[in-house]
Amino acid sequence: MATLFDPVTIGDIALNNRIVMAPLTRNRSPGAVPNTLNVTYYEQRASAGLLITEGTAITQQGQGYADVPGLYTPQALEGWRKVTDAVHAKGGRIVVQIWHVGRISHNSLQPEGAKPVAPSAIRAKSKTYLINADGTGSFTETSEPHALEIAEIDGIVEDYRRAARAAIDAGFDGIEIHAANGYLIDQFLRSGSNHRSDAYGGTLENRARFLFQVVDAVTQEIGAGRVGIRLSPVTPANDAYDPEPQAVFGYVLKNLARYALAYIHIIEGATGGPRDHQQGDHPFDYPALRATYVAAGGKAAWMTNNGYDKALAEKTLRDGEADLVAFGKPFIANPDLVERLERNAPLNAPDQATFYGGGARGYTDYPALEQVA
Ligand code: 8OZ
Repeated sequence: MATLFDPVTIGDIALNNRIVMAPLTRNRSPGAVPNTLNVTYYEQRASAGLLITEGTAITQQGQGYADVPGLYTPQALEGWRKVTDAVHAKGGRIVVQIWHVGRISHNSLQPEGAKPVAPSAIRAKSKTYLINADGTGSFTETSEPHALEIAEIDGIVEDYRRAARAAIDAGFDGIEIHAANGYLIDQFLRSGSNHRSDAYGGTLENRARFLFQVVDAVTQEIGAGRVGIRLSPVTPANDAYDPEPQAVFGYVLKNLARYALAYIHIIEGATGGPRDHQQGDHPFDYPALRATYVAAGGKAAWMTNNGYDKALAEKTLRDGEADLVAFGKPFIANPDLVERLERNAPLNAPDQATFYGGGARGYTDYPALEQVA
């Protein structure tokens, strides 16, 4: 029976343990370029079986928040190379979460102040994070998006492909496609944000078309064994809504089984909130979702996330409901989370006020156990 501390190989990536650091937006890469502070942060957490970076924009158009990193300039790739080298020197593994925010953006972040892009011209009831001229941060309403023309969509798929190649060139062990939390791919999937009547709207097949174009492109480019995907079937994050999530995500998982992916990453419930959050008439059936995937021949590792502690994570592995568990906030506050869980040591509490933006405080200054002792 596997424990959290046992190694596992997922696709082409060999992990030292089954404890994953979830992707966490921290807004500490001005100019979209990873810097030495970011290197220290990831290096401190390299004992995780797998580090998933914060959401990393594939293009400036894919940017939705101040000071999040990108993968689209030579400077950013040089910055990421220092991160991947540092993590590998500590024996860790790291994938980059590739991200296009779609409508969750603001004109001021877009190339030439353009409108953000989306499946339909429907503004999200959601906020984005900007940094003011005086350096203080503020949450601001998202801007009204422009509905993508069919002719624009292939170019964005190519942006994902190029980002996947750039990630491997920068030394990452793989990529995670961010298809969760109400961003561009999720906007296509759900009927709340997709009102199209062309080949990208209406039926499940059409709403999932963009997702599968992206999966095709990145798996062709770097090999499916270096690709994971993150989904959040019922999250209300960023105004994501669909009344029939079981049907939508059942369709997605059934078709993802065609690819020999490294992992499937499922956020259970409301991202960062209640695990039992529901959309539509029924509680979401996660075991049924996995059963659909397995019945279709899917073999990727199954990663779960949201509000786990050690006891729930161990039970989930024991019951065979997951192969890996991703922890978010506990990794913000505990660089040595793996060691603390193994020794049943107390955890540092995260400081919400320093999650987004700022410097070393609340980022690289959480003590490890031996610093406490
Ligand atoms: C929190 C703040 C900003 C962005 C996500 C990338 O929800 C995010 C995010 C989270 O996936």
